Amino acid sequence: MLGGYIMNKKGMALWEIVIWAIILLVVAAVVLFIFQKLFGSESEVVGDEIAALRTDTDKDGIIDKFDKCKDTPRDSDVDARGCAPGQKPA
Ligand SMILES: [Ca+2]
Repeated sequence: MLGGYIMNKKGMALWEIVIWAIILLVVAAVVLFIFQKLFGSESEVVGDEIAALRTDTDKDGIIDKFDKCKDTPRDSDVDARGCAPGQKPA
């Protein structure tokens, strides 16, 4: 009577397999979304911190986080604060 359906060996119709596959994909997407909401923001914060630790805007070798003189002229000798001679720490 259901002559139009293609059945596999376990007797599931093709449309049932497709529906279950869609349900599984939706559940997987929801689980991934929840995990990203729970843990994604933390990894973004850590990523931002790592990026901040690498940033040296004036290229004087002192990262911005510790650089007290952020606009040191290029190729200047700098002290541990990132300031060239005569430059006032901000
Ligand atoms: Ca500097």
